[in-house]
Amino acid sequence: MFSEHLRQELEIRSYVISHIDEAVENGYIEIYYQPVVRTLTGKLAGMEALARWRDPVYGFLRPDQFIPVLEEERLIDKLDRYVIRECGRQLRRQIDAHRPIVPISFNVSRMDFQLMDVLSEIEAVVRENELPRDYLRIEITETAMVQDSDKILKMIDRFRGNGYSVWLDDFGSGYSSLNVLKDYHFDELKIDMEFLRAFNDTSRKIITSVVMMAKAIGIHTLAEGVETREQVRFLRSIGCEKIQGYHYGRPMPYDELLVHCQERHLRAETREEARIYEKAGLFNVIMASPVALFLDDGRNLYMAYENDAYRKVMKGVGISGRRAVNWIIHSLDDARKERLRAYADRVTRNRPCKVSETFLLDGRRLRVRAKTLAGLPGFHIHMAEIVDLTRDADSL
Ligand code: G
Ligand code: G
Ligand code: MN
Repeated sequence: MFSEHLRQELEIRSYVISHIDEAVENGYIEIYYQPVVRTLTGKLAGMEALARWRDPVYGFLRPDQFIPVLEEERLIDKLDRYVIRECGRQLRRQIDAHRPIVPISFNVSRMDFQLMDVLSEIEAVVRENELPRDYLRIEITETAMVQDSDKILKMIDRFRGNGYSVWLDDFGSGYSSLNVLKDYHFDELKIDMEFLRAFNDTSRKIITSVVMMAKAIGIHTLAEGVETREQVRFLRSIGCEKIQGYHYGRPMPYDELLVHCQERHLRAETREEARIYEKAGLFNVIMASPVALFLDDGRNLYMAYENDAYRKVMKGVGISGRRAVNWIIHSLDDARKERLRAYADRVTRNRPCKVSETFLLDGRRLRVRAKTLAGLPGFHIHMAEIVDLTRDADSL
């Protein structure tokens, strides 16, 4: 049994080596796309391109049956060139169809840097399809950093210098994670799903620290391999910006993904939204003081996030949860609504300084200090700290 299995593995291996050209030319390689969701909004923020091989002889080949082989045999550039081209074409089709667009990220292997000029390849795809550069994101796996580190360091700088965002994939799976972060500048960290396999107190603390550290050094965060609602809730609570995993959808063909997003009410965020959320996303919400994030479209305020401490203060005044806060904001009488509006406008004008205001709520005095984290005319994100002054007076 074992040797039969081994024999077949070897057979597939040599088949892959001798048929990669054919597979690319004849379209046996298919690109699947997995949705990436922004935790703060629940909107579609991107997708990852993942290669699949549907073979006429062997049927469906798993990536681990062909990617390591292609890497070892120095043939991986054949696949990755094709994947990059397909991503570009897919984006062009979306633009032509006037469909909403989110960026696509694709995987680059360490070996690719030896086998091709990855940047020229991407530039050609961007030029041919007339794409904005920020529609394509580059994922480099952590283990790629171990060898040829000088060369890869230069490449990353070139990518970034040319306007491409570079992500560190599989963070935490290798051996040199922290060193990698010290020596290279990445735009986003993809936290490896292995961290989430054991979803316990220790792993939660590790993930919390990783997210805090990333924000402290100005790197965005994405958690992959997210499968449960509980994991989503946790990642949102610590301010992890994006989530990818079976919970929101498996990798699937593009057209299927469109249908999937429709069924799941996953709407694509706009580029302007993305820009604003990215900026606000670096704000650290894990702190002892009570903070909340408010979305402001110039008319209405909406609480999108509250940390534990904030929730506690609100509970103290008999308001439990974000939904209740949003309901109260929504049902304010005109005079109070106007006052809140005036306050929000003052916060926006005084950016980036904090602006204080005291509100009376059911006989209690709440002091709010807020500042605008990011925004464009007509849409801003504010962070607000809150103190229950009544309680302070009571306890004296
Ligand atoms: O879906 P998942 O099983 O797709 O992918 C398995 C592994 O293969 C992952 O580590 C992923 O990064 C890698 N991978 C998937 N698609 C590609 C690709 O197009 N190019 C490269 N280099 N790696 C890929
Ligand atoms: O490029 P990277 O090594 O990050 O590849 C992502 C891999 O993780 C792919 O093989 C993809 O199919 C897989 N994957 C994506 N989401 C989930 C998930 O929620 N659970 C598990 N077990 N695997 C996932
Ligand atoms: Mn990846």
